[in-house]
Amino acid sequence: ASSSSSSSAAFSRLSNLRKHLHPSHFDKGGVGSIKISPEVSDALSNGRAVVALESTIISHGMPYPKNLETAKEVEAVVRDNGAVPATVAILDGVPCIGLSMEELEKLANLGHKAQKTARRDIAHVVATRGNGATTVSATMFFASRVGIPLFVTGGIGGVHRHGEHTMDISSDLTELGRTPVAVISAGVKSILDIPRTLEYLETQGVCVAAYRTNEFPAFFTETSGCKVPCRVDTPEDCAQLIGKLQINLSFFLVIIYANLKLELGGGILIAVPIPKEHSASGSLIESAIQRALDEARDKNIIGNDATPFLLKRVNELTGGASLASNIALVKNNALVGAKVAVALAKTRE
Ligand code: PSU
Ligand code: MN
Repeated sequence: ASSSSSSSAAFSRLSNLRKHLHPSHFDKGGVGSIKISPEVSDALSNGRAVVALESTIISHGMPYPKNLETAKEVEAVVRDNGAVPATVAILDGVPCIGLSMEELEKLANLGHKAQKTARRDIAHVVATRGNGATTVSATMFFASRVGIPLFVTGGIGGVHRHGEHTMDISSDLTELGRTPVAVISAGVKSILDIPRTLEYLETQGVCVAAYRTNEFPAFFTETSGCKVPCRVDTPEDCAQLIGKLQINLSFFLVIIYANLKLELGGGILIAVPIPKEHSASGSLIESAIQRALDEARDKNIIGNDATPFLLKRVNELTGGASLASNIALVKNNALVGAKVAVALAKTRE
């Protein structure tokens, strides 16, 4: 009873607020409505596997036209493995879950003209009818909002180097602490402070699990020198626990299940190391990262411009080598993610 009375109080406050606003703002499809594509909507209502995908990686993470090509290929990998891709973006102020080809193309063409949209930016982009490319934090928010438990990306944001002074800590980490979505990534790039990123994830109470490795992966390379808190080793007994599910993914499912069942409330970070054959030369990339970091410091590039600048410069400085690795690992994550999503959907059958 107390929850219904508090929600009716909230509702009446909202109604009062609405009286002061122009009614057209609250027309169906107006400010604050979310558009779900027919394919995603159908999958969600039939309990089929859905994988959420972010869009900052398209607009700010890769150059045109590789960004568009990759976005299409990643969606194809998800589909080929039995799940429905739901790329998330805000178009003309409307949060969209699942994009058409034309919408993907629009976003890829906009590139940096799209607004990089983290959680804090969502209301502003919606209110100004802007075009927003969602980061990990905003994509997690929307995935959870419409009931998608799994999200695939390349790399997440983290604690920036010297973050102990700048306090530049990606809202991806706090989102993982508050939103129950499992995020599959290849770890974090060494443009960031990886040990502090793991410390902060611990502070946020986020379960960090890595796939078949003792070390948290560093995006372009399999190793970071940091031990992963939870190694996932595909134990057969876990497969038995949940019957018909694929053995090598079963432990993830048990973790995701335990997290949801206990209502821990936060997310899970599943780190899948880049496949060996695609892992770029560590020292080549490391020197490009060092140079990009120096340039960012000299140009005083800070705040939410830092990550896109560093990604762009590392891509340029490695002459496309880092981009090729980046594309390969995102597709590998999509493969793992689609399989986990399909297995998750089976638990609901
Ligand atoms: N790391 C990458 N590629 C990316 C990003 C991070 O290797 O595209 C993007 C993601 O959208 C991530 C965001 O959520 O950058 C983090 O930005 P910031 O550090 O400003 O929180
Ligand atoms: Mn930041």
